[in-house]
Amino acid sequence: PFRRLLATRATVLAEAARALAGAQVVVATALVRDAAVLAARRTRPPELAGLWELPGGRVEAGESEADAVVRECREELGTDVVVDARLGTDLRIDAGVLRVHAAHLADGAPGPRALEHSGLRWVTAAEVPGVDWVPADRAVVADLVDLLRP
Ligand code: DCM
Repeated sequence: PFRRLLATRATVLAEAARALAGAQVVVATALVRDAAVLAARRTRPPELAGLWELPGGRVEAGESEADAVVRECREELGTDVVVDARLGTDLRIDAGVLRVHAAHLADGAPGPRALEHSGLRWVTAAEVPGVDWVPADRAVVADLVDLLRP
């Protein structure tokens, strides 16, 4: 019991330290085109490989969330996006906090390509609930359906 108390305290302290330090923000992109959203299949880590996500990644120091969305879409999808509104609430993930931003392709930007994923697919509102999403992204399914149904 004493060791469990110590372990519990360590967890509480670790969480408090993370909150004080400012949790790492990870952005995810709900890229919408023709009433469909882009889902990307992850290749790593093993527990997430094969599952589908909204593409994104860690916000770097001195970078806005919108800048991070644009950069990640260039790196992972080879295309330029314009960021629209935040979607849903903060989602707790192991890495920190995940924030979803809706976006659309910039004028004349090429279609996205899977530069770092093992597949891409455009998903309609009807299809969104049936996708095998990574756990965090599953929490925005209802918001995605709303976003895609005008
Ligand atoms: N992540 C997530 N859902 C997303 C994007 C990222 O759950 N749509 C998680 C997976 C990783 C972390 O955020 O734990 C960092 O992402 P990445 O490994 O893609 O840089």
